[in-house]
Amino acid sequence: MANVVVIGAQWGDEGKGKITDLLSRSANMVVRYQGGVNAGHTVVVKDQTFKLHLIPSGILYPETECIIGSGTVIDPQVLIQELDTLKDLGISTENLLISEGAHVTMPYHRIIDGAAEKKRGDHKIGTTGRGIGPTYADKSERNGIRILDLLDSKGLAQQLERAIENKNVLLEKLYELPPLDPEQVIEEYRAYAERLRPHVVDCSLKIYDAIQKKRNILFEGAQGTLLDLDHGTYPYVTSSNPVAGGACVGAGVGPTMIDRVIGVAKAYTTRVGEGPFPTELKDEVGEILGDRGAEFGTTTGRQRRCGWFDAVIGRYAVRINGLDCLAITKLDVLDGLDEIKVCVSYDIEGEACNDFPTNARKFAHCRPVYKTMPGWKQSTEDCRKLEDLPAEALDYLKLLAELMEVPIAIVSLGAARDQTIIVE
Ligand code: 2SA
Ligand code: MG
Repeated sequence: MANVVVIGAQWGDEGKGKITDLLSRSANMVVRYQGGVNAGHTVVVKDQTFKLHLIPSGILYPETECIIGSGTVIDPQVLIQELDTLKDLGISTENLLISEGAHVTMPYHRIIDGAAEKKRGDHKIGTTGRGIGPTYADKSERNGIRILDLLDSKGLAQQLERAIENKNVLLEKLYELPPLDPEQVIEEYRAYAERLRPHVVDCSLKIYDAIQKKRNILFEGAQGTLLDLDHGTYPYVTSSNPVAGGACVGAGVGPTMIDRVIGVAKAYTTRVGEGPFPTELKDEVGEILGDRGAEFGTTTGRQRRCGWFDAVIGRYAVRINGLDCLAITKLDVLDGLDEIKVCVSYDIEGEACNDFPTNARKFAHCRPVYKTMPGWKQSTEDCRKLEDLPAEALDYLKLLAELMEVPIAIVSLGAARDQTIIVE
């Protein structure tokens, strides 16, 4: 397996959780490299369903080391809740390591996220409201509080007093909200620090050691390519780098250490939050996809917007991430449709466009040009080999691989671990 990066090739929620779970079986170490508690995946353990936001699902394998890297932002309250849930289920969290360099989400980040969205009015981004943007903004501003700062009790008090004094001006003057009490926040976060302390290490060193020992490492991206701060549909993006390159920066490893990059894409497209979405279906078919695919956000419960597969975006994801292959998920959701469309290119006010336009204004005017494929009228849920699939489903997959010029290595046909075809 070697060192593999798994990324979302669309707008997040591609089913990366299931694919990383599959690959985690052969991994010695799983690393989260960006994002925070805006991410979410559902995990089923001993018939109990629960949601993880920060801890890699690799934690379910007792031998696997799980790392929350420097490029992430950590809301300790949520992380501790996750630790408690796992503990209650009898799952050891001893193998969870947290990077000293990760930044900490503070109460003012969460409050400002919500207040800023309100102020944006019609131009809102549709954030998850988890304080992600404001935490990364403070990191870039060099006002951030890192995990290592959290562990220095005296220093933390000084840093927080200063930070809260400044944020209170914002809260009161700009957002007309009540100020925060620094003492209360300091006390709360000191308690979090003690809980997290045993897990905190220099993670990039741990990763480097593992690489030297030829261990298999899985770098797990959160969100997706089109939500990347630099390469996504800005400003309708998250504040981190979900693309494969983000793994190097966020985990602290050099590009020569990465052996393989796998992109995960749904057999159709979804997006949660605002921003242009050329293949969006606001009709009955969109509703069918949403219902069958249970398209609701894991973190916020928001309904996801649904549409046809967009191969222009797919090709862009192949290029930006240097994808070696694709995992196509939720193919079964398309079962029973009369016809299935795939966006092969765009039309921008009469002009043909084969490449994803990074200019957001241009992207908002893209009309999809579709190729229509016949649907298949049978269930694919129980297919375990490519040969088991109906001919139309095989043709559909072939078309996607052709349009994106990368092979499809995994096809997923449901949430269960065994509802998977591994393409030999
Ligand atoms: P933020 O909160 O600042 O990162 O929001 C900025 C944009 O990024 C989108 N975003 C996401 N899109 C899909 N899935 C995400 N994770 C959760 C999930 C989302 C949820 O697993 O379903 O539960 O709502 C995620 N996280 C961020 C967000 O919608 C904004 O468009
Ligand atoms: Mg998700």
